[in-house]
Amino acid sequence: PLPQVLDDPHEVEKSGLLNVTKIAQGGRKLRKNWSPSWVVLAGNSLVFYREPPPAAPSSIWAPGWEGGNEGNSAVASVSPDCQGPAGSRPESSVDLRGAALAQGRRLSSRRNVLHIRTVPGHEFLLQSDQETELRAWHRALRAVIERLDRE
Ligand code: I3S
Repeated sequence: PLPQVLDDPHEVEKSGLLNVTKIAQGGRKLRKNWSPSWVVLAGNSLVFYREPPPAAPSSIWAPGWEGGNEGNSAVASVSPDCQGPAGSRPESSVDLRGAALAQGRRLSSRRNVLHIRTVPGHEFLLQSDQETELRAWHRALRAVIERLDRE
């Protein structure tokens, strides 16, 4: 059977394409390596996939993404309201319980950057060229982290 990553699609708070880099692992600083990632916020977790789900309407992807290994940077112009690819394996995921969320502008020259630090000391930067999109992620992540703080 295929691995069931998301049992309940209603738990998906937000998903979309963001530029992501991990900057620390267990408190140890890492060298940045920005890459586009399909990010799903669901339940207690932020889950990273290498590829967007096949169900995502292809028209939302910028030219160059589809079949895209040609070095075009992939930028979604719209965030589709769909979850991670059922059955596809996430590249990584983090538990947001107790996580700290902040603007990442001091940590990158890029615009619209969020910084997440988890309790075990894993740190990520999330970035979108679309300010409204990054703001929406900020709100969604803050809401989930605040909910987890109250639990
Ligand atoms: O914060 P840093 O270390 O200046 O980040 C930049 C570097 O990681 C750079 O790569 P190398 O110096 O490892 O070759 C990346 O290409 C940049 O994208 C990083 O900075 P930004 O400002 O894009 O996060």
